[in-house]
Amino acid sequence: MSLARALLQRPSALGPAAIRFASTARPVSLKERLAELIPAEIENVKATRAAHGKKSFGPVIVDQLYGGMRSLPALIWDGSVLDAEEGIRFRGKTIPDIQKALPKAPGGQEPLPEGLFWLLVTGEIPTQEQVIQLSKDWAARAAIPEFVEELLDRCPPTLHPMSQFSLAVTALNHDSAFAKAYQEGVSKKDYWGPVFEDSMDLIAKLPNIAGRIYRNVYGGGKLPAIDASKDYSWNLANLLGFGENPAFVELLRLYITIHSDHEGGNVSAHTGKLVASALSDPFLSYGAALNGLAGPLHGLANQEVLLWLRKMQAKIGEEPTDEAVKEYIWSTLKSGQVVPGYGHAVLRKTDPRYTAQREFALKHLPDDKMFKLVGQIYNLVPNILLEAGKAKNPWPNVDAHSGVLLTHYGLDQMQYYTVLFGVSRAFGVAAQLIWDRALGAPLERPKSYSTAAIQKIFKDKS
Ligand code: CMX
Repeated sequence: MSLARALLQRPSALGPAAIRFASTARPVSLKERLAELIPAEIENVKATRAAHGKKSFGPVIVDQLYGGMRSLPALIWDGSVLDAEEGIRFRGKTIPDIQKALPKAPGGQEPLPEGLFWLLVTGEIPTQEQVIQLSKDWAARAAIPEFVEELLDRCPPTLHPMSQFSLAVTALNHDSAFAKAYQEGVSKKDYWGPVFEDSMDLIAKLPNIAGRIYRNVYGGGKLPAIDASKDYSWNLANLLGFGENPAFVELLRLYITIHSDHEGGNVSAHTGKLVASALSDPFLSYGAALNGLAGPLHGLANQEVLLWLRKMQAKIGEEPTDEAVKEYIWSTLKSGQVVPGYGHAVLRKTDPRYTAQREFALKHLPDDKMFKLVGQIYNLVPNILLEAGKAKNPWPNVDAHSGVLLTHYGLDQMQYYTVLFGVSRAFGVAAQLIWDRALGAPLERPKSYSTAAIQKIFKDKS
């Protein structure tokens, strides 16, 4: 049984943390709660393996080896599970569920990503006080070393923001608590403690890195200081120069929440887990994950969508007819390119992350011209992809929408968009890395085959 399911089956998932808060002055911290949960989960995994460890998931076919391992059951990932028809559930909860259940900022309507991280790590909905405590903890950890600031300041503005992001995150390994503890001979059963500290530091430092890259590349003056009385998303927005825009701050809260985790098999999540399985610390692991996120078939697609939309507008106007848009979509396909923001390796329906962003747009920017164009494209692309006959999923994914929202508020530097995705995805990857070390996950080492070996194996059997 997964941790999520075990927790969902408890009479009161909120019990211990909430009760402790009622009886003491300070809420139970995330690390304290985690320490309480780990022993039971170790037993839970042991029991699961004892009961089911030798059971088969069914055959593996050769096409899966050549076909990017689609659908191959290969990983344990507890934070979220992706259903092809329904979309993502974070610890059993859909996006509308978490929009309702997670704590909000005063006057805000969108969930605070702090709450989502708590949920990903523990399977529980935190109290408002626990979320505030997390905001404060991250604010206290937010400063980045001077040499990392200098490293970023020396990058040419022509270096893609994702490359800058990845190198800065990798360099944080200089102060890794886990790397230090490992050198000092920490016992395997205690790995999770320093990995937790590194993961918290990683998440906490991302706004300062992202903000510095943004200001270095696009101008905008000196970075403001982190305000410990504000939440994570407000601080990130402020570092980007949008702290005074409450709607943008709300957008970031939603954005970071919904981009955080998409089960374990996607390129960024899996890369993070794989690299960490060699006991590389969370900074090295997440730096690697970011390099995967920077690919156009994955996280860079949000940049590609905007580029594509802009090119379309330049060619056929800001408010084109359906006929002109159809022709443009076909010309993209006929020139051998993908329609960015559409299709998915797992999903077979409209991505609920797309829907959540569309609902935000309907509430905050219903008359935005580019939003209307995105809606128009949504009515046209799926039929064209179906007619073209290749894509297994003709529906939009998360990246089809995000850039339009950011552009509306003035963040129109599309090469920067994947950095925001990268800030968010750290939440999901970090949560899993903590659990991987708590549960003693081993080095990943799947088996590879050569084409000659495949031919030899099946020659005798055909
Ligand atoms: N436009 C054109 N062709 C597409 C397509 C799209 N949006 N989506 C899939 N196809 C094509 C594939 O390129 C593939 O063609 P070949 O047989 O010539 O190789 C064929 O349809 C079958 O692909 P699939 O099984 O449906 O999709 P995959 O699992 O191989 O790939 C994905 C998934 C996301 C890479 C693909 O749909 C795509 O390239 N989409 C556009 C890029 C994009 O939006 N990526 C972001 C995904 C979300 C994220 O990770 O952030």
